[in-house]
Amino acid sequence: MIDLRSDTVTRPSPGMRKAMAEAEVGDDVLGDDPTAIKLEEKAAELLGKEAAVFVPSGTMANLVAIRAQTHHGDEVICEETSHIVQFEVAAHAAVSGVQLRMLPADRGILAPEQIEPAIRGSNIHLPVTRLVVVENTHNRGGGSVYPVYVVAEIARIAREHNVAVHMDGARLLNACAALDVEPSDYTPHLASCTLCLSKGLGAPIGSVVAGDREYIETARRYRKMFGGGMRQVGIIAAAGIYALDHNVERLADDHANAKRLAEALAEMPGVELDPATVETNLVIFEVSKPGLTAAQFAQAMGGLGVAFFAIGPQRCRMVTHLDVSRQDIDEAISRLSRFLSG
Ligand code: TLP
Repeated sequence: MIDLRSDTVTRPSPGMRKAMAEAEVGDDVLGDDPTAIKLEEKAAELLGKEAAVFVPSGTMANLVAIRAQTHHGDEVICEETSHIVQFEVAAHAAVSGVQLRMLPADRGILAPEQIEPAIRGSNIHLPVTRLVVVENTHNRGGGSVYPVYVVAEIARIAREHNVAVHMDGARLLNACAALDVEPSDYTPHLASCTLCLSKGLGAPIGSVVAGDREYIETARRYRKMFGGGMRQVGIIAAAGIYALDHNVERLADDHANAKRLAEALAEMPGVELDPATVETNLVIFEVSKPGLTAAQFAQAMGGLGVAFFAIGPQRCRMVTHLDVSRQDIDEAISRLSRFLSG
């Protein structure tokens, strides 16, 4: 099976498992797990922030990050197809009590001009606008990338109104690889930033939230409140350290594989896709073969050993990652082509 459902499906490599087995551990809730501390310091440095906190998932990362800088009844500006809106079980409404102000945007990337009109005034009837959330890369936008200057400009406008910016950076390092920039080119503009270790970086579990020291202490309390305080967590933090040491440079291979896949798909009958829209490791396209829905296509291809998700009536998503090689991509291309030409 060539598994293109998500970059979350990767299995820890032998080297990563060895690092996990040999990890020095302590009790992280008591603050003395040396491997967790090392990962948090490493992540803070990578993200150009004072501190970071390790959490079990990208969903908890966003939850802790947003809860730690909002009050119930605040408003949070975001893009309407963003992960926090679509795939986090309404956590931000249910747990943080915030109202999401959802803006439409081309391929998920908010434009600076959209921000000021969306920020509320001081009228007694209105919620307080507290935060803008940008998702980089943007999942439903097809792995689209925020240019650094766009984030800087969004943050400048937001700051003028006392509004902070949070980045859902689940795939931030994919964005950095695509643009050849550093996370620290983005992060001076951000109050908080997440990064997932269990997506393209290949760790089995874990994400981080980074910000200034005081904010991260607040985030740490919320992590505990949400049941995310873990004990001998060094075993999984070691996988995160291994991922950052070994699996960042190679993200460019995933992007090249996604591009190769996109260019081949674009040539196939019954597929609508502009390969120029594929900037990172996500390939989103429409199926236009008469009588074939995305769900039917995904199911049929699953039977032929190529797994991916239907994400709309005619829309499919394929994701490249470190457990699919260039040969796997070529094999997937030939199976897809055989099916669609048949
Ligand atoms: N995305 C997953 C699914 O939940 C859709 C995927 O397969 O792409 N932010 C972004 C931008 C994400 O894409 C995801 C996961 C998360 C946050 C949440 O991370 P987890 O799954 O670790 O809670």
